[in-house]
Amino acid sequence: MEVLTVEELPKEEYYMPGNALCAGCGESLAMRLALKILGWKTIVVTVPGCMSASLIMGASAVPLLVGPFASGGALLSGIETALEAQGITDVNVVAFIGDGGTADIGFQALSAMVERGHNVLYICLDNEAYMNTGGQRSGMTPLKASTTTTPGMGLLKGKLQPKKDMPLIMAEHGAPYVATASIGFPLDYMGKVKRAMKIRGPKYIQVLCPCPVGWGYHESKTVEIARLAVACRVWPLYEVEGGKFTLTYEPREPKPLREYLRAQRRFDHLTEEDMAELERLVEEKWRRLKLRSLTG
Ligand SMILES: Cc1ncc(C[n+]2csc(CCOP(=O)(O)OP(=O)(O)O)c2C)c(N)n1
Repeated sequence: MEVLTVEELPKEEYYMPGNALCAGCGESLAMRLALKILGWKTIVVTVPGCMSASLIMGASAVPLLVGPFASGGALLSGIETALEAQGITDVNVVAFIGDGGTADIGFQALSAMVERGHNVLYICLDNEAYMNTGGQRSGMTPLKASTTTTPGMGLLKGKLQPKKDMPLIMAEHGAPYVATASIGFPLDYMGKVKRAMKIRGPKYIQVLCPCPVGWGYHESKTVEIARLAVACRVWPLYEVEGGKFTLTYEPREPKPLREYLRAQRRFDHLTEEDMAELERLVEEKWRRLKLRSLTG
């Protein structure tokens, strides 16, 4: 685990202000913080999504490649292989891709890239839906959340399936470094980016990026919501390095999940029973992760 302090943080910025993303966008903060650590010797890869919309309009101060939606892992693989063929070893090759582009349409390319063992970093900007095209559900939308394709009203009452557990799926691929992060815990997140860049092979970090438009809360509350997700343990922070699982933050007094759910319009339709079920699932998963952290 890499411990960072505020004093050590670089002053330089490589993600430019005044871009096309919404006020309070969690993804833009995730991008900005990671690029501070990665520095100028970085090639950024992305695919269609909110992030590509801002990057195409000039938000990136480092070289950028935007490719087809399903191709993130393949783009990373190609760039890394081309650099290696030229003997260039000091350039970071890093993807910033949404949860839809990661867990659904880009899954095959990502899985194959990890299996081949490319020396790259893949950062999944997880806002839990296809936000750039109007907030449709993705494989990483949580159970019962309302989206434009899983409305909270009518018969459906939100998403019927649970969130796909991409970080653990990546860990089971044998990636040498996998971590979860939240923009509400910037030093933990940036420390994980720093740690990842010291490790050879495919690295995967999934950072929770609340979205005021899709989740339904005021744009000033993005960081607060990102902190609450960790505080109530619905989004545990951990890393898996060389197969060893470590919880990087354990809330001393966890907040009630209801505080998190009630703060967002996408959970407005939940009944007492729904909330109790989600609480039970969060509790169960935490117990499993805690056990894993004790047994390595
Ligand atoms: C093959 C293909 N299908 C659909 C689209 C339309 N499309 C562009 S961005 C996007 C949503 C991206 O969602 P996600 O990956 O979760 O990123 P976010 O916008 O939430 O950051 C979609 C469906 C596309 N560009 N290409």
